[in-house]
Amino acid sequence: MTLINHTRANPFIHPFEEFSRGKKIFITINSTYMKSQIKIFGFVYTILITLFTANTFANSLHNETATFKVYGNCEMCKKRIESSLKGNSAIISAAWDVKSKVIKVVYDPHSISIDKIHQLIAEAGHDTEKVRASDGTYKKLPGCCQYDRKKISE
Ligand SMILES: [Cu+2]
Repeated sequence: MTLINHTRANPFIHPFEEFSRGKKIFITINSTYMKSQIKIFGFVYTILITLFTANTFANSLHNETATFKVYGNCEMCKKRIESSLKGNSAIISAAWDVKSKVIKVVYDPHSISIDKIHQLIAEAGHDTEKVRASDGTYKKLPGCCQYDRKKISE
């Protein structure tokens, strides 16, 4: 920046030319500065992406997948069952299949236990293989969602 100093360094050229030369110098410096900024940004960006990818990979190694039966009837049940888990930060994904009644849960075993997962689903009104929903919660389900509880062997 100090190079744009308009002291008449060369008295043999027109002040305007001197000014425009100064401008050219400024533009050159500025673009060199920007190139180095872009290089630094690119470097930092690469490091961040690498760390993020490594972290995601490391986390995926720690995650566990559980599949078990959850009783329900329809798409409304599917939403209710899945959303009973999806608010929890320890749950990576939850998908319940209407036909097979099987849920597939990917979770972080350091942050949530499998029993707790069953409990959360039961609290939403749906019986699981391990935990039975309370009668009160079950009765609050819409009629179409009141699955046949006699089928559960316990
Ligand atoms: Cu339903």
